[in-house]
Amino acid sequence: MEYIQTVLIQIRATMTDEASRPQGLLAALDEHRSFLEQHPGFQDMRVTRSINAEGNVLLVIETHWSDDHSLVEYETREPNVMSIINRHQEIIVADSLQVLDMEALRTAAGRPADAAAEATERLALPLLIPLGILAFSLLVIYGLSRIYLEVSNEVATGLAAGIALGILFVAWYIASRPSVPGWQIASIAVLATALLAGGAIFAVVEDDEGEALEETPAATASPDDGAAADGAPGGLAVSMGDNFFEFEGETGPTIAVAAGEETTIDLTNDGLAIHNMHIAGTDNEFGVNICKSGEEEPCSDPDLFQSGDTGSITFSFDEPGAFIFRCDFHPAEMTGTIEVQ
Ligand SMILES: [Cu+2]
Repeated sequence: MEYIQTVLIQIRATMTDEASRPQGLLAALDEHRSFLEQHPGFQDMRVTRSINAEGNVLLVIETHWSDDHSLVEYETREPNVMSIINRHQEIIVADSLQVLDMEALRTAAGRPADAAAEATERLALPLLIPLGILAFSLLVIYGLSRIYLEVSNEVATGLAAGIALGILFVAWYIASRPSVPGWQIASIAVLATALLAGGAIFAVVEDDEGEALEETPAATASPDDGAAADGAPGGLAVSMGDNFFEFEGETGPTIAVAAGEETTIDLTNDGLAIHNMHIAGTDNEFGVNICKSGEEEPCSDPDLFQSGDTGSITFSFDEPGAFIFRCDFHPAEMTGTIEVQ
């Protein structure tokens, strides 16, 4: 069992500096602690103050004792906390002194289960905190990349700017306050995690829905070796801008090609964003979200154009018809049609 003498006093608002001076009350209490450490039965001494910035300051001085005899003996012999306070009467609010002798109902030693809990806590926290930070970082990287890939360039730019402003605001908020309660930090963390996770799940679901709509497996746009000989000698040149295809001055163009002939279109990325060109299969559906050259559906080579890159796309359709193509990175806005005649 532990016995505690709790002394409460109020320091006058104008005297808080006085209390902190080298010869002041707080220094005297520190000195007293070294004295108490020689005292039989002494366990601990704690000095706490209220955190109000203005007005009188409440000071609480606790001395902890292993048994009540030690506490009683301490109280009857000077120096003790009371005698020290008496020497600093001038800084103390009149009649603010209270002395309470208390006994601890529960202590770490009194509850063996607590020791185990404490050990778990000591072991778990150093592990959990870095793991939590790591998990959060991974969520940021994964979630944001999914979200950015799903939205258009302009939205992604706006989103990134918004997130940066949000981080700045939270940092400013925390930095500008003397202390931020734990629940506020926890709320910020929970909110950020929820937004990220929600956004990532939304992006993934959007993606899957896109795939579900395009679930019909694409038939081969059969490479027709017999007709591979010449193609279009003049060369079809298509420019990729942000975010559109341009062919002979037309954006979102319709490009006429001959049925049964292998056609090559030369591609240049004249924009700043990444692009590619992906032509639907013979069912006029996109079987994959992001095509790879060499796969069934005609895909540009390289399959990802950085700004300034050049490349080409080669394909042939045996039957006449109109087949849509798109940029997989901007599928909503960056499209066109291949008209097979
Ligand atoms: Cu694009």
